[in-house]
Amino acid sequence: MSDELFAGLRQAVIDGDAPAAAALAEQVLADGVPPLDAIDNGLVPGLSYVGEQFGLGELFLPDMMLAARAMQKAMAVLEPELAAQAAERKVVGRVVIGTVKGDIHEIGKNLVGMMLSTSGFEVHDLGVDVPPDRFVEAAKEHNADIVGVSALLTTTMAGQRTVVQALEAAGLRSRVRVIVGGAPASQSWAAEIGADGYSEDAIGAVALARKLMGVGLVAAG
Ligand code: B12
Repeated sequence: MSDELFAGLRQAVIDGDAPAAAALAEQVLADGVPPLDAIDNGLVPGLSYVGEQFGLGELFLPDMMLAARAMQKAMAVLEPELAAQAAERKVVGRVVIGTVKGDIHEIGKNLVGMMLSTSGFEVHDLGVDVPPDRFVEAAKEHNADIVGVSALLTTTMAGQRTVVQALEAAGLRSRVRVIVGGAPASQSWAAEIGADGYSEDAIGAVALARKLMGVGLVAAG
């Protein structure tokens, strides 16, 4: 039953039990369960719970670190299957993505990058703690259509505005679209900083990127 698997994955993340998370992810593949369902219904809810409990002071930084590691181990098992679905798609557009300077949260950004890639985008992931100039250089280097900027902290979200400004200063803004995401971001924040769009999750990010490229919602075959 997928529901049991999802509950197990959620609990493995909450417990910070990386071996259990990886083993359950293997089970997901063996049972033919879509990896994205396992991520959305098992792994992400587990991590969200840990985040909430951390916010309430019930869990601590080491718990959050262990939970993140368990999630990443499971993702590493699921990723090749997600990537396989992307094989032989024609390129819809080129995306440069990264997490802003001062911020090391990467799980959501990685998921967005992975989903864009499985949906036919050529994705260049700059990693975490990325200075604005690096976004600009990479946008030039890869002739990016879209720059995706992730921020998970209220203290680092201003970095998304800095990236928009840096692209403007470099004269790239007219041909590069900017999309933003991460827990503190919102549609109104995107509008305020002059970004071209916001999405609250990876599926929405794909729809947004496709819309900005002027292609329909159904993935090109
Ligand atoms: C895991 C985690 C960590 C891990 C990160 C590990 C890693 N390798 O990524 C570790 C333990 C390192 C960590 C550290 C810290 N964290 Co932390 N962390 C989290 C946690 C629990 C989960 C984040 C996550 O991965 N979620 C799962 C993914 C799938 O979701 P997501 O990131 O939101 O991404 C989705 C969307 O946002 C969107 N998206 C994301 N990026 C983008 C980009 C684009 C372009 C688009 C379109 C969409 C998009 O799509 C994604 C997929 O659906 C959150 C809690 C939470 N609810 O967010 C706290 C949280 C973000 N952390 C928090 C804090 C305070 C910290 C620390 C400051 C703690 C400390 N005292 O040191 C440090 C900061 C370190 C730093 N300088 O960055 C706070 C932030 C509070 C605030 N308002 O600023 C939170 C909210 C916890 C809390 N409730 O207090 N953290």
